[in-house]
Amino acid sequence: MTPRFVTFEGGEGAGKSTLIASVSAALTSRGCAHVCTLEPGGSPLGQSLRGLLLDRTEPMAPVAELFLYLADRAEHGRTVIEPALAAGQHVLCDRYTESTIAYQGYGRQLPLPDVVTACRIAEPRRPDRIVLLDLPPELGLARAGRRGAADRIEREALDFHQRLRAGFQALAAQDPDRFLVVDATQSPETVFATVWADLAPRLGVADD
Ligand code: Z5A
Repeated sequence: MTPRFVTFEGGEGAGKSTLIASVSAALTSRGCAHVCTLEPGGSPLGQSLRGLLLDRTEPMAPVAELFLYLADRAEHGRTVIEPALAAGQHVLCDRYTESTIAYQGYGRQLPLPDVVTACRIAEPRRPDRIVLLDLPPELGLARAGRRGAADRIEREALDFHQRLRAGFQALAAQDPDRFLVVDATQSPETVFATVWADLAPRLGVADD
């Protein structure tokens, strides 16, 4: 079995955590070794960076924010993603480079070619598969809002969230072989069934 690196992307409340938990449970029940991780915050250094990025209330320079996400990714690659793949485990990662391009590039409107270049320096590798959960931002924000207090990014204006949805869609259109785009307005069960049918053969397990 070749270990695969799969990332899950989408706007706020798209259902990534819910979906990853279901994929992980399906892999575990088939005895398939894997690691679930996330950005920002998948490494010890990343935990500190996550606090800096999400818990503060005052604004941050967009370039400072960009480089904190990239620092998180570089360390996450070194300490979690690459060791897991080297040990023969699949890696399921909640957010990765495409979030940086969507949020800091399309959302914050930093120059896109520069953001992409910086991302290529920071990322340890490209994902084998990118699952994009696509839904209108109003719906995702309403789902996320039901969880309680909004963090710094969730409080951004709706046009920010609309730009980043368009950004994710543009990235998927540019790389259709790597992306699986899923309508995330569907039920969790339908979303899981669609994604599992795609991932199971790629991860070397039976789709049953
Ligand atoms: N960020 C960035 O700007 N740049 C970067 O490079 C990176 C990240 C890597 C991380 O936040 C923040 O960092 C994020 C982008 C930014 N922006 N914000 N804020 P986070 O890690 O705290 O959270 P998140 O990644 O945004 O995920 P989330 O908002 O927690 O949502 P989710 O994981 O996609 O959804 P969920 O927790 O599975 O579901 C949300 C709710 O909806 C929950 O009550 C579920 O029960 C429900 N749900 C899930 N699926 C469904 C379906 N299908 N139907 C109905 N209800 C559902």
